[in-house]
Amino acid sequence: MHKVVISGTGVFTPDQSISNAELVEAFNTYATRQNELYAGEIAAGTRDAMTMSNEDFIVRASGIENRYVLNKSGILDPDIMHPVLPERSDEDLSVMAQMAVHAATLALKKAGREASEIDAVICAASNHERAYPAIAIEVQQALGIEGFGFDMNVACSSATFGIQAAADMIRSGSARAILMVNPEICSAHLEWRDRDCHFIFGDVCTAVLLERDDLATAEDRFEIVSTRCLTQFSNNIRNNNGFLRRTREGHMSDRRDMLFKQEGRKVFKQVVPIVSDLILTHLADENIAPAHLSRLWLHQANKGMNDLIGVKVLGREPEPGEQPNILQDYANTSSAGSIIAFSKYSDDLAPGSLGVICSFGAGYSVGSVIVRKI
Ligand code: CO8
Repeated sequence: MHKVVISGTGVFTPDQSISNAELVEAFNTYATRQNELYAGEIAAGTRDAMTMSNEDFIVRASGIENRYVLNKSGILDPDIMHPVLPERSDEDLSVMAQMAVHAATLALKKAGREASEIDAVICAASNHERAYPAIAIEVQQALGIEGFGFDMNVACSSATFGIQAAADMIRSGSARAILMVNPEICSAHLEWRDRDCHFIFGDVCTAVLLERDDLATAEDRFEIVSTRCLTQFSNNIRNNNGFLRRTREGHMSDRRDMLFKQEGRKVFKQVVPIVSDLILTHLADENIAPAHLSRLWLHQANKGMNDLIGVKVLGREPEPGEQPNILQDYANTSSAGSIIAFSKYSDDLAPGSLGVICSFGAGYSVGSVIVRKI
């Protein structure tokens, strides 16, 4: 079995962003117009009035202050309320592949690798913009990578599951180096007209280069000590959109269940113990005491969730910097969140330092990756 390392990471951040103030203003304008439009029904008690959103609630409930998006104008236009992206021909690079190529190029540069030295691409994300051909194969072609590529989807846990899949292939010898990319266009499967969730998500793409340690040349690299994945079925985070949609009567109309939906409170309560138990069991099985961890790079869904998981895993309040959050700037970027945190807050660690990359979300799904700085 070969030792596997993460030798490079990259983050593509869109150049457009939306603050909570801008988001709330757009939502409240939309809600006010809806209430005016349906004033009669609301007065007759046959329809509920829409309630206004509010910046203080968003920061208090989630910790999110800002999000990056591929298209700001459509989302903030009260007559549109979703991103507007120009259609591309089949010959043009798809949006997800373009984001992935950008992040992958940064990861390759960090690792000191050429695309020609990579054997495979995994595109792990919570939604893919088409059914086939796989986005990963398009990325493979765009970068000039020989070998193979495939897409996978484990919602917010896609990246950690992708790391496990890549690490297992490298360990056992079916590939020497694998690019794992996470293009997340969450803005396109979010209902921006629903105040319960309109603030939660943003767009981004992360890339992780995994390779055999004996072939790696990067000075700064992290050994994959061990990976662990867990899934447990739940309907509390769900998106019913799918290829059977047009086969069912009425399903082509504007339906709320064809976008992201969740029972946020239940998710919060149920997922925190599953995540902390998985990390603690994983560490115990590897004979690593939580006190020996230098850093936790957690999924970026909710600051309160991360604070609780940090306390449960470390047995004390995390010190500043021990559990870096990026969600205040990026919001929830699904599978990319923990990788953004890892990418931005890992270079300073001393050789031998141990940390855990952990993501969690729909499924439910949880992935834990223990890494050691070489
Ligand atoms: N402004 C003002 N008030 C609001 C707003 C708002 N925007 N939204 C809700 N409220 C109100 C509610 O109506 C409620 O009022 P009342 O008490 O009168 O009923 C009150 O505020 C409290 O509402 P909640 O109970 O919903 O608020 P919470 O404190 O629970 O916070 C959160 C809501 C932030 C959603 C929180 O529950 C949370 O973060 N939960 C965890 C969610 C999570 O981790 N989800 C993971 C999903 S990500 C994933 O798996 C990937 C999916 C694929 C990506 C999808 C891309 C789109």
